[in-house]
Amino acid sequence: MVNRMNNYRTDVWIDWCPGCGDYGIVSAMTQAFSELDLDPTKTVIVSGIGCSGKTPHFIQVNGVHSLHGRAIPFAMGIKLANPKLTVIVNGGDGDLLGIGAGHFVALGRRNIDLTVIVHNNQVYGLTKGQASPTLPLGVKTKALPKPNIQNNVDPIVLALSSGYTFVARSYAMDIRHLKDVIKKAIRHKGAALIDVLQPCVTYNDIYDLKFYRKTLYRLEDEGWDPYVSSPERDKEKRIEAIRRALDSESRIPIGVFLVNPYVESFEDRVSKQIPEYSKISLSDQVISLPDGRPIITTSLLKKLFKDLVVEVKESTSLD
Ligand SMILES: Cc1ncc(C[n+]2csc(CCOP(=O)(O)OP(=O)(O)O)c2C)c(N)n1
Ligand code: SF4
Ligand SMILES: [Mg+2]
Repeated sequence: MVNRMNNYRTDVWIDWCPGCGDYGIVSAMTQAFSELDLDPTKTVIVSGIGCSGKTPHFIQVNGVHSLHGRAIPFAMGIKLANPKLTVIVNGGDGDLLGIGAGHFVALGRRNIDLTVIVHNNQVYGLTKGQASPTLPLGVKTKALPKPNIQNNVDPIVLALSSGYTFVARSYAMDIRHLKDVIKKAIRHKGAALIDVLQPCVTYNDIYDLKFYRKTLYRLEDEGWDPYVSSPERDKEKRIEAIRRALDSESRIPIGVFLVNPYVESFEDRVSKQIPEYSKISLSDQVISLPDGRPIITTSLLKKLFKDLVVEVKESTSLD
């Protein structure tokens, strides 16, 4: 039984480096869960591989520490099988925007109701500081023998152009700001992306606390309204939000860039095409008898396959 009074923290020893921004992310998440009063038994955190991938071990809800780059498809499967769950993805910038970039784009196009938190530290922390896809061209962090030879990808711009319906950036060391953004993202029905600037104190000596102290500013302080006011205005708002994201090299905006509540979620689209889906979710379907034996018997399985083979033959027949 999960005890919510412990503020959702497990008693697992946290083995991130002292001062790592990942601590701020865990604190903001647990505070957000607490304020939203999330039921731990109906909440799932899915992570990939990296320092960031350890997140579900430290938070007392259901957790899946999945494969490198595959947290999003795991989470999609969980959410589609059981839409009643609150599902959150934690992944590194390498995990979600390198090896997992195809899944990152696919989630935006589908608009499945998930919250994706990118631990954006511009490096591969777990494997000792190689350049990640968010490290700009020409920057030399301390583990690189030479300046970065590749250009970078901007998670906000990629999410805006992939169709995410909630897009925000926050900072791991501003726990209150991050907690508020996480709450908004979880409440939003649709694909939500939070790009979290997360100092890696061990391998990233360029984008450190001093750098962020000088460069961060809040979108809301400059009067930015992230809400799409009608379905027709989505494109216009996205273009303006992309402009804001690319605004200046010397200043980095944090806050919510876009919220569009008008786009149908993937779950709703599936329900329209397959009406049974909205009546009973896959996870509620009965698959075993009270004594634990599967309801599918060998003879039933044979019949199902026979029917399927006949169906396939009929649909591919040239007659
Ligand atoms: C298929 C596969 N390729 C490569 C690796 C090695 N690997 C483990 S973590 C990682 C990158 C971690 O960087 P990031 O996703 O940014 O997470 P961080 O450690 O910075 O939080 C890599 C390349 C792996 N585990 N699996
Ligand atoms: S290597 Fe970097 S990201 Fe990983 S725990 Fe240490 S400070 Fe954090
Ligand atoms: Mg990283």
